[in-house]
Amino acid sequence: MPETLTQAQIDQYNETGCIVLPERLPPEWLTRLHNEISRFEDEARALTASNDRLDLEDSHTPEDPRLRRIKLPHTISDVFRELMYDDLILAPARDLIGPDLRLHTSKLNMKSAGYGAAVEWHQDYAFYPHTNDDILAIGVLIDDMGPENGPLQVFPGSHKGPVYDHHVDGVFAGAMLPEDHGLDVKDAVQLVGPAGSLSIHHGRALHGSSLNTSTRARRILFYEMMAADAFPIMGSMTRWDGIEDYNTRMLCGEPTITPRLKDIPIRIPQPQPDVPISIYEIQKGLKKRAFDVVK
Ligand SMILES: O=C(O)CCC(=O)C(=O)O
Repeated sequence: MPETLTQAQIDQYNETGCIVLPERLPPEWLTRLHNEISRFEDEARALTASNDRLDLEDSHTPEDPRLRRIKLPHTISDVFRELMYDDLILAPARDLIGPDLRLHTSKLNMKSAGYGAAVEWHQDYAFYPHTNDDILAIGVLIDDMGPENGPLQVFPGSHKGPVYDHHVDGVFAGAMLPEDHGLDVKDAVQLVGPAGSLSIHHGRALHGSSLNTSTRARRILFYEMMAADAFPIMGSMTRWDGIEDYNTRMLCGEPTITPRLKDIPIRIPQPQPDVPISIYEIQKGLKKRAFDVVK
């Protein structure tokens, strides 16, 4: 029996590779998240360059602070860490990919009003191929996400298709152009919903989001996770500091040293560009972009 999702929601996820669960977080949780984000916004004011905690927009200055991403928020905030282990997050994931879950990464993409950066079309699995694809990203919508403020967009069903070439001139560039592969962006769906909703997308689902030129912020906190028996393929961008460290990423259930293999397409995201490890920096290797950049 599923813990929290209906069979219809599970079927929808399996069919399309994405789903929105409306208004899952109680208002108290949202208030805690808002307060915590303010703390990091204050920290960004003192910075002139990105560091290992905060990723700044290219147009950031200390006078006009522009925070693009809080990196690995669960490692630098008790609030983001507590939510990561809460059943609000883990129960839907267990319903979709089983009881034993390992964290891949976390991040909070700010996409501020007026200039919040686009994320070019990509598959997470192109960054971190694993032995099986029971891999998903849970997004916590911190703000109302509508068509106007740069919502996450997903090609439904793309999680069952190819892993696209994300390279430019033989170097990993972390994105692809849908039109180069016969895809029409009109077929992508927008994962919209009120603040406190959860979005879930499959690791192989092709997704992206445009610049936020609206007057409202669009912040999403992502927890990306996989079945404990999905092991990174050599060359994957997964951090791997040995099995002891890897097991500290268990979110629930039991770890294993027996990977489960699935016959799925795989590309290795190598060689890597000589830039900081950030999707925004890696995607600067593109020669052509699908979305506008901030002027
Ligand atoms: O924030 C977004 O809209 C997209 C995020 C994403 O796909 C990523 O950071 O990998």
